[in-house]
Amino acid sequence: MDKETFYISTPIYYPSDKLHIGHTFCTVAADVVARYKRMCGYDVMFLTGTDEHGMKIEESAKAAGVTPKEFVDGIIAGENGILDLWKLMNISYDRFIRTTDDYHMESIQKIFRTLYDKDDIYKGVYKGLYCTPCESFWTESQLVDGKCPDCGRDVHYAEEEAYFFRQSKYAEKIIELMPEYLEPSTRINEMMNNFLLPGLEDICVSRTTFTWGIPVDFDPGHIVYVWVDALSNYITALGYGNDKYDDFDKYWPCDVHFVGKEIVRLHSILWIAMLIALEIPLPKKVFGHGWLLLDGAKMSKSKGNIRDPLILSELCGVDALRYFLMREYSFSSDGNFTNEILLNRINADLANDLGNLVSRTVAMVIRYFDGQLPMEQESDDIDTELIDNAMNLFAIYESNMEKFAFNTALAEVIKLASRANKYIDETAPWELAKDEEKNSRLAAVLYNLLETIRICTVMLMPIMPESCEKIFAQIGATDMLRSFESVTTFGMLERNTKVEKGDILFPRLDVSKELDELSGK
Ligand code: ME8
Repeated sequence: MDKETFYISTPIYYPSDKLHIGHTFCTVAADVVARYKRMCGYDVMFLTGTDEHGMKIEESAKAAGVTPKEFVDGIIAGENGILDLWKLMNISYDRFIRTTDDYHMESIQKIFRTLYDKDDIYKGVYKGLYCTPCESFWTESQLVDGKCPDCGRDVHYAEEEAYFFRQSKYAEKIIELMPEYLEPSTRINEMMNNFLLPGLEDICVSRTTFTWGIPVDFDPGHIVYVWVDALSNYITALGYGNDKYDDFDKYWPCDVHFVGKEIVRLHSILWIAMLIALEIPLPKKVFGHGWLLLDGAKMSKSKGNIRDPLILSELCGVDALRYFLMREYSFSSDGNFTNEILLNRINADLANDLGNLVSRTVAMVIRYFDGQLPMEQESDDIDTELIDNAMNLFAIYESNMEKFAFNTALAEVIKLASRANKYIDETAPWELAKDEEKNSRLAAVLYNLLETIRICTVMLMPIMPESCEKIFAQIGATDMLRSFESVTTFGMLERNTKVEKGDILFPRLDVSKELDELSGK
């Protein structure tokens, strides 16, 4: 039987400059879900990519003295570019789409024409306040002190021929369906109150004021609005409207689009209206996540307040950075980033709780049993609580992972590691080791610790794939013992497992020294 499919996407990123830790937050979350779902047995399609058209890219290229395509190629595929970043962060995407790819552009022209033929797109006149240097239309409410919000210069009334999409026609349907696909529910209220209930307007979907975009093939001079181009990536990447791929029927409808909260409107209204108009089933879920903030403001390049994932991963390691992003922040809400929070979290959870547990346990098996436990092991009532907690962990973890409550899922895993550290203090293996008659009891204690480590590690695999491999190697867990099926039973690890000493997994970070070195970066 074919495996059930699971399709997850991130937004496609603007290659306007280097990506920061805020972009990494969403992409790591999607990667964690993709890895988790693969472990659950799904045939996963994990899509990410880049959104390469638009006036800003055209301008940046001009300023850099290169063509727009050369400009985006450098940021995407150049040294330390977006592809390098996702490789560094171990992002296991299945497909990477660039909106400058020929097959995508061909599909967009077909989509635009189909909507035009169905009268969902019509030609009209765009009227508004125009800023000539910025070549942009603004509405009254967008102006700042009556001037252009981008450059602060005067605007004047202007009219321009343009194509419009009949978004308004689908307002009622969207109001009816939104509660089924949009999460978290607070985002539904925002969309209803701010956009849908006051009345949805048709939206201008072509531009003539710049040229870096996909031409409307039946009306040269017009290019397709960048959001129509960008949103459609989720279906063109599967082969909708092109022959490059052939898995639209297999993976669509998408199981979840992860998007930042400022682009929820475009994904939960414009995209949905386009799909209804094209008679394509709707995505099962659009999940609007929160932002990483720096000093209370959204981290963003234009404000100059960003943190570089490259620098942070050099400091603490890729897996620790991935863990931090998923553990520290609730995916649905905003959260403040500071270097101090990062360092303290890694020290507390990874160096102290998990890392310590692994190194102490492995060291004791080596010291007391030459690295291999004896088969004879004697249990005790005191073991019950640890064993029950370990066996019950997966159900709690799974229910949180399914809700994208990564932070809660991870808090529970680390809680078990911390419980195991307490079990070491309660059972005092160093005391048992003094008396040869207590050897079988000592072996049972160490076995329970190794098995608890294994269970925690299986659940950490989607988050820290490389470190988990190292832990498995240290505790002698074979491939079969690295699956979710193997964590609801306690006692799967061979009783006489052999351990191997490994490097320190998560070295303790010297907070004040690192803070000094990081200051200003
Ligand atoms: O919006 N914290 O691209 P983009 C969390 N091309 N997430 C953040 C963030 C932060 N500080 N800063 C940015 C676009 N992001 C479009 C998408 S999809 C069809 C087209 C997130 O590069 C942001 O919320 O500006 C968004 O979801 C994503 O990065 C891409 O942002």
